[in-house]
Amino acid sequence: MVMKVYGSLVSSNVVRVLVCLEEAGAEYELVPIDFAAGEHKSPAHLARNPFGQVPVLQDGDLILFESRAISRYILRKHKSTCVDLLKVVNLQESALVDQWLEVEAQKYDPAVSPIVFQLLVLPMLGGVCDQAVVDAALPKLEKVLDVYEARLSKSKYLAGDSVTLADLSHVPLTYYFMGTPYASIMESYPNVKKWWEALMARPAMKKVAATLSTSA
Ligand code: GS8
Repeated sequence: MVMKVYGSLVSSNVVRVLVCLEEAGAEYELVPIDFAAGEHKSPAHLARNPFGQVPVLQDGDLILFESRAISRYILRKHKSTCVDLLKVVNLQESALVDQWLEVEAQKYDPAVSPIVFQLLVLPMLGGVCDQAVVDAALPKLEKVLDVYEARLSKSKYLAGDSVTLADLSHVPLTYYFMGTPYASIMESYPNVKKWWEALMARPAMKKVAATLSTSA
């Protein structure tokens, strides 16, 4: 039975999971959840995720929520092709993957997501962008990018010289951010820009990006 991902492509957290499935070369089915109809809060979906959120992964009798936990599961399940993406064979290297994954979740995501939400998601839902929220988030994002720029001047990827889940986890929100008028701030971060271009050149990323552009 193929794995099912419940959610919609407008959710960056769903896209994080799709990126991992594509990297793993896994077969999957995307099962749409209609937010406008409140399907994410329906009894059927609350049985999958009591928080009423997407994504949810179903693999046989396993039902899993939280995109980063799902991502780790997919890469561990496909360890023959994905072992390097978690660097599981080396204790110190895998600790660095965990560290940068935490940075993505705790520092990068909170800085960039208000910008993406205000400029792209809200208008799509018929709302109006609150520029004050964007203006408050930008310096926070720049502070995080200062750290990334320094790190990426020493190694090609965040956890070392090969790509890992820590890098891939940045793809969804960065992809959406690059579609905002503030994408040009990346010009001030040449190493971050090079890192982003290397990520986007990956076949799995091209495939996900093509799906996102046709669904927009
Ligand atoms: C966040 C999921 C989430 O916020 C994860 O999976 O990483 N930490 C979780 N999902 C949003 C869609 S935006 O990606 C969601 O389902 N929102 C509906 C709601 O909160 O009611």
